[in-house]
Amino acid sequence: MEDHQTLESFLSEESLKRCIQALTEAAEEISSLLRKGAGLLGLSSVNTFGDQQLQIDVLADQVIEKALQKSGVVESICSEERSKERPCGGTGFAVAYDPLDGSSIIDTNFAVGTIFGILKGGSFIGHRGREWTAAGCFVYGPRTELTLAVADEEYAHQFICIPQDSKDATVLGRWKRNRVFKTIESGKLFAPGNLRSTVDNSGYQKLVNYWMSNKYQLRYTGGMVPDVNQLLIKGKGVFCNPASISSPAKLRLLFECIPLAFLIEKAGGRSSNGNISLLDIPVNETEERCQVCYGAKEEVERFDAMVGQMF
Ligand code: AHM
Ligand code: MG
Repeated sequence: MEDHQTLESFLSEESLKRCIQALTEAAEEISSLLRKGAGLLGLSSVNTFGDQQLQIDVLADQVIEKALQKSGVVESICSEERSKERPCGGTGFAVAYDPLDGSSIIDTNFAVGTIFGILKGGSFIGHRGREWTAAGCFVYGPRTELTLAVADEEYAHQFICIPQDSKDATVLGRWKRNRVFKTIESGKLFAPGNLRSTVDNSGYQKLVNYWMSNKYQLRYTGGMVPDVNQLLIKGKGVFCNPASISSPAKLRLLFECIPLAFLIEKAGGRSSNGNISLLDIPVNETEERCQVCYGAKEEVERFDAMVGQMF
């Protein structure tokens, strides 16, 4: 679908509009930083998960925080870089985000992204994804795009940023809808994360054997945003990132897994931690990690049956 509806007219509720506008402003700035080669500036410090942070991770985190502060509708924020919830100067929403997912593939010039989730109220703790107000991700590739799902709206919607229109348009007016995602079908496309866990996760090894013997096509970039984006755009297949004792779960429940599950389920797909939908897991701590599988119903059911939740 290419109706080119603007993000401005798509969003009706005023406070959500302000929150999303802040995120799009930040995304345009991050996209421009990336284009200037900011991701190649070298290493900075270590975040709360013990990951090495690039300067661009820290920068992106600050750009988003500043934009959300200015919006006045955000009560608390937390991010993959600074994971404790803290006040953000406004009232209305809690926002959780991964400012720059895929920072280990910036040097190779692959697509990277920003992931976010929005909930009415002051904290994510004790709440499940099913209660969220909205979630989405920005992809910084040859095009800058936003994929967004809102609790009160059907489906997931993708908007493309057309900066050359910026002179005439409002901030949200330069984001034009170019796709609506309604269904994810079973199809022979697989994106198998954390393959090293097959060494001591025999269920995952069997699933990989199943994919190979059924001649599935491999499409995996090592960036969760482009990999999940592929699932939405092709409308078929499966993405997963299982765990084992020697290769434990890497992806963060709040900052990565639930927001993308929110998108996938709105787009007609399924999500799972190997047992239940990722939207049914209450957040107990902002730092939690978990296994994930997204995709067509049949593919996610196969993951649950073969891999399950052993680790
Ligand atoms: P990051 O937030 O440090 O960028 O890590 C998350 C990324 C995901 O985008 C991707 O699916 C996963 O890590 C790949 O992990 P690995 O490179 O360890 O296989
Ligand atoms: Mg990440």
